[in-house]
Amino acid sequence: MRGIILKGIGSFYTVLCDDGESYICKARGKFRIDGKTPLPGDYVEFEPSGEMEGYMRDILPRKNAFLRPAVANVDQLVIVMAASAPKPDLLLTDKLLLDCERRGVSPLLVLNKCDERDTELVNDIISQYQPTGYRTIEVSAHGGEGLDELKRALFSKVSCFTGQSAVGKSSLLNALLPELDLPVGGLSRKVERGKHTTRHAELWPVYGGAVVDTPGFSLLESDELAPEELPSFYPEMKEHNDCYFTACLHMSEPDCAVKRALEEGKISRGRYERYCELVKELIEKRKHRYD
Ligand SMILES: Nc1nc2c(ncn2[C@@H]2O[C@H](COP(=O)(O)OP(=O)(O)OP(=O)(O)O)[C@@H](O)[C@H]2O)c(=O)[nH]1
Ligand SMILES: [Mg+2]
Ligand SMILES: [Zn+2]
Repeated sequence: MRGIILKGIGSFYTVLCDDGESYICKARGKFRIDGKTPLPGDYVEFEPSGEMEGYMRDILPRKNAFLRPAVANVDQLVIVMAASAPKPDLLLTDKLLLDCERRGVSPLLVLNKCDERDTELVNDIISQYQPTGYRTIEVSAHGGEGLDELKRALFSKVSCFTGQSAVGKSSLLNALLPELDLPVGGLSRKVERGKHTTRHAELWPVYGGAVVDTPGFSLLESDELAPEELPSFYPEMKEHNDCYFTACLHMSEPDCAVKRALEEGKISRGRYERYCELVKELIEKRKHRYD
């Protein structure tokens, strides 16, 4: 039989079968030998054994996998920001968008807390991401605004909610699906953040797909990336690619199409400046690679 792993505790996994039933499956020792660890989101083959139980036989090929928290086959990253407080950290947003591009995951930008919308802040964020073509939706977990649109964007996809702490990821999921009853915190939970709380990803099957709540800025991966690769992960830069140099980093090179687009206001200056920061960061990292 086939199914998708919703969660794992020790070597026991909850597998939702195609027939709609859940089975508790044990991963056989063979997985350890093959170096394969089943993850939530994995499609697996299992052999039923007794009442709603089974043995996992194989993990089907993965589309992608994230490590913190561990989850496989993600279709969509829902990047939640607050339209009020906490102040959005757009460098982190850009890094998450970069991960999406690299892993073939579609991003969805969500501005929550629109019931207390800081109009200037919201307009600024929208104008910064408009040239990227990424979809942005404005919502309010408390007021209900935009929740239907958000719901529609989740249909038949595995969507992971990520974003700074206290932006309202869990609140949004609770607003859409009250039965989840996820813990919701306050802005003053910073003290708790130092504590190492292990949290495992869990898929909640819904809307013909599934949603995953994650704490804080999870799913941000920091594996090696060559600075030269960076421009190809910025959709608005790819659009302006007739630079003099084919391997243009769009920084100090002459006759640069991206710089021209920037002057013409076709690319956001804020996002461009954060891009430059990232390029410099990656160059530094490369310098110290063998330290
Ligand atoms: N005004 C307003 N406050 C909200 C809204 N959504 C969430 N909040 C508040 O924001 C705070 C944080 O909400 P959470 O849902 O715990 O935020 P989170 O993103 O899940 O936070 P972490 O789990 O720490 O990453 C809580 O006090 C919520 O009541 C909203 O739409 N409007
Ligand atoms: Mg939360
Ligand atoms: Zn260029």
